[in-house]
Amino acid sequence: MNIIADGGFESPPATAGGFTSYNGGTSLGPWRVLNGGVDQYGAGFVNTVEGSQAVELNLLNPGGVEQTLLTTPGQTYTVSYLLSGFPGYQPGDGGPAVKTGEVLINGQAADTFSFDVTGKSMTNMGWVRREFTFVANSSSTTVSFVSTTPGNYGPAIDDVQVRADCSTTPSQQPIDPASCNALTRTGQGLLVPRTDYTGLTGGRPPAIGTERSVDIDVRVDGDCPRNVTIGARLTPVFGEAVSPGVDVSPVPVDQWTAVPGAQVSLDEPGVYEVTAVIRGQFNSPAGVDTDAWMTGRLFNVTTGQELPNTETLIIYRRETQVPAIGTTATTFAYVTVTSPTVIRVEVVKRLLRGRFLNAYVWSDREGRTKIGYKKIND
Ligand SMILES: [Ca+2]
Ligand SMILES: [Ca+2]
Repeated sequence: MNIIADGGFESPPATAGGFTSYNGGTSLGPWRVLNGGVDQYGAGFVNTVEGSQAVELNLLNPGGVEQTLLTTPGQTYTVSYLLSGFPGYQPGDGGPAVKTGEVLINGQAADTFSFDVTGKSMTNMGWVRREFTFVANSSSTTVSFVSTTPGNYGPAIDDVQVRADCSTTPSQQPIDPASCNALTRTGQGLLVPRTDYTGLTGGRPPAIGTERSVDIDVRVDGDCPRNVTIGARLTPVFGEAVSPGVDVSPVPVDQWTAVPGAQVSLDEPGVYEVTAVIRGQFNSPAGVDTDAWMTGRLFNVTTGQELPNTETLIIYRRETQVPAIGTTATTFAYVTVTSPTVIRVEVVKRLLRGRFLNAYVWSDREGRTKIGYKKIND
């Protein structure tokens, strides 16, 4: 933020096409006029590059302008201004070719300037920008532009700006040299800590979506200093599906059949743990020697293949006494998914001898048949 008031000398209006003179000890807008006084150029008198007015630091003798600013001790400020000089109405009648002067900070010379008007004219002033920095040592700083050129044709200035320099740390505040301090002073400036996110799909944060298995939480507290807290939260993708049960009596022996409702879709790439609980029951005629069983498995509907090693024996019966029996079995698998994949529960009836009266996959309050999944890795 520019803390100088009217650094362009645009107010009050000076005589258009000419100039208005101010003696030392008077005020020119927010500026105090020093020493021999100044001439404020009006619109159209000389060519300007900021607004239409500027100031020459000589009225008839060397003068100047100054302004007092509120400053922060230890803070570095940059002073920037446009410099030219009155070249004369005709070539060669402008007094000394080299116009000189100084910028004072609280009375101490902080910048010495000179401008050669040779080849310049009132319509070609050749404004150049100059800059210097200073470190404030009190809460009040006076910035003075004074001419050191004799006579009535002196240096001219315009567009004065004073800004706190946020790109550098105030030099009176040393950097903590502790090794844990990642802020480092380098030849190019301060090296500031930076965090790069890698290994994430979907671009850099905040593109991380809710479908990810790990959420990155970022909390920002304060503005200066700004504290950024980053944490990770494990939120696995998960789900389940419960079957209402099914009568598999009509299904031929040795034919696998899907259990309705016991099916899930693994939509996001990654590794999943898939678990199924299958409750079965079948009845055989009393007194008939029966050797029969029911087996379940997990089946990949998308690829049309059984998930290897997921067969689980639900019921095995080899006797004549018990007419009906029901038990529950579980199975699980780790499934690597690269594109959306549907997994379901299937069962099969086997029969060596005897016969089934009927057979069911059950799901009631005494035991559900269901399938669940939980993502465990990307
Ligand atoms: Ca101006
Ligand atoms: Ca003058």
